[in-house]
Amino acid sequence: MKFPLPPVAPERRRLCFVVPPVTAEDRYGPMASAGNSLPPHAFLYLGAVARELGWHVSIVDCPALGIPLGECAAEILKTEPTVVGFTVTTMSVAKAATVADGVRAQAPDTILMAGGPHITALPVETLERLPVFDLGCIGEGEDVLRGVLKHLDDGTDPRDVGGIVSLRDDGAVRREPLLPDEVDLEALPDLAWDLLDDFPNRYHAAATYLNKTPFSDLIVSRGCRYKCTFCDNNTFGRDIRALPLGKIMDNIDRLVNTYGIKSLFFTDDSLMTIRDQFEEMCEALIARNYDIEWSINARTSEIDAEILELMRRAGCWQISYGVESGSWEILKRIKKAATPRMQANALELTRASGIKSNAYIIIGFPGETKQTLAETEAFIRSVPIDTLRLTFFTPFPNTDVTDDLVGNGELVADWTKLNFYNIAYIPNGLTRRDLERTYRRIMASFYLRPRVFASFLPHLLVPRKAVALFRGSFGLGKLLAQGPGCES
Ligand code: B12
Repeated sequence: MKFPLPPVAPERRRLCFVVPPVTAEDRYGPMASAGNSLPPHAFLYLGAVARELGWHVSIVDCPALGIPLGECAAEILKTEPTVVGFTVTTMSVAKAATVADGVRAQAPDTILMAGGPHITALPVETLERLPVFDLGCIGEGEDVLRGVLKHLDDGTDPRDVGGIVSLRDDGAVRREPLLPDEVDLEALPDLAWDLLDDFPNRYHAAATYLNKTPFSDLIVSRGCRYKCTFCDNNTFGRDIRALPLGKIMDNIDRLVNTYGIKSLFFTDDSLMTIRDQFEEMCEALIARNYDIEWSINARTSEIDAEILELMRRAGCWQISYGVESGSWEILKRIKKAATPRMQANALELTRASGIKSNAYIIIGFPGETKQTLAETEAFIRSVPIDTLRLTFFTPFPNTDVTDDLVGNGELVADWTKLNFYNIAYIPNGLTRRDLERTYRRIMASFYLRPRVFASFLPHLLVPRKAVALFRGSFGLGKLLAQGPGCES
């Protein structure tokens, strides 16, 4: 694209946001039927911001709308966009580029932009490999997008905006320094759910989430102060901040009263870390007495009997814990800042409180051995968890674990396979077969354990939960028959 362009006329201020067409199979392999489909929060925030600037906004959420790769460009072009903005993870960036190529072929003047975790982690390399994107947004997008749209309105060069990576006229890819300030969450407009087609009906929870419908997730904070080496926290970094309580409650209010949401999942990385604000939110939920139940992602280190009691009174029915491993050696190595004992204690307290526990556990970290895997298996058997999400260690670009990879194992997957469910790294001393077998054994022994199996039976009496359970069982059956991974 030859920048600067003439100022964009008001009637041409049309922006189309795109979630690339990754399928449930791309994301979960044989367990596709057990997976979730959640609304793209990036566009709920960015769409609201673009609208404030007078741009017409559409969202083409290809996975939610079931649009296959070959039809995406045509769907996007129906919105007559001047700018197309893709959100990309490492596994979806190649498909996004294919769709962008299709748009470029039919409408060469369209400005093609990408943002999201992958561009943020590898801005220059990604644009060098995939030069179809005119502009890439590094990090938080609201202020960068404001800058880009204003430059387009004025006919000045959007490549000069802070936080932009772009192909320059000399053929080199250049990144501008980041904008000096974090996005002011207090000044953000409300999330634009109205931009999603048929929200919330096109979205659903994973099978490990057996609760009411309609369902939605909600993200009201940014950042995480912990230093887990394997986590991609490039976008929001280590400062945690949340929307002010009033805005959080306004958003919940709209979800409940406008969209009829009955079940809510706070998918924030670590909302409970900001304990005072979190407690205020719980108190406000109690005061409003909504007919909803909610769940949340949390760290076991944040749990005590007092907070569990407050959460239960506020409507919390499930906590998803980042347990990661049952091996103290591994927990130290990944800087989890938690011991197996602490984790077990939190899970026991949760059971005692009447709230369900979902545990996120990962196998195959650098340094993992048959001994540490056995410790994780023993840990899972010994603690009271209700559901388990088991994944493989996945070496995302530009994470702190990168230094620990070399010499300690073998990278075996390309960008498109980095989805937590493929084996992307094999630690020294273990084989792919060891990891696959351990995965299958843990899943079978957990979900087929009589106590766990029996705990699911009452759900069969509630039709919508029975459907989720069927989807989950089907996924589990396929996994046990085929083994994990999208290539199997
Ligand atoms: C909720 C969530 C999901 C949801 C919804 C994702 C979505 N499309 O919004 C669901 C469950 C669908 C999901 C799926 C997956 N996820 Co996810 N997910 C998250 C989580 C917890 C929050 C994302 C979020 O919505 N944040 C709030 C919004 C506002 O932030 P944001 O999306 O980053 O957007 C901001 C900027 O990135 C930027 N931006 C983003 N897109 C664009 C586009 C343009 C044009 C511009 C200008 C700016 C811009 O501006 C936004 C506003 O500031 C993050 C962890 C995290 N803290 O980021 C992981 C995370 C993004 N997921 C991750 C992964 C790996 C996956 C899956 C592969 C898992 C799987 N097997 O299913 C898939 C990939 C799906 C896909 N489409 O590619 C990784 C990505 C790592 C990487 N480098 O690829 C993360 C970072 C988790 C982690 N720490 O490892 N995920």
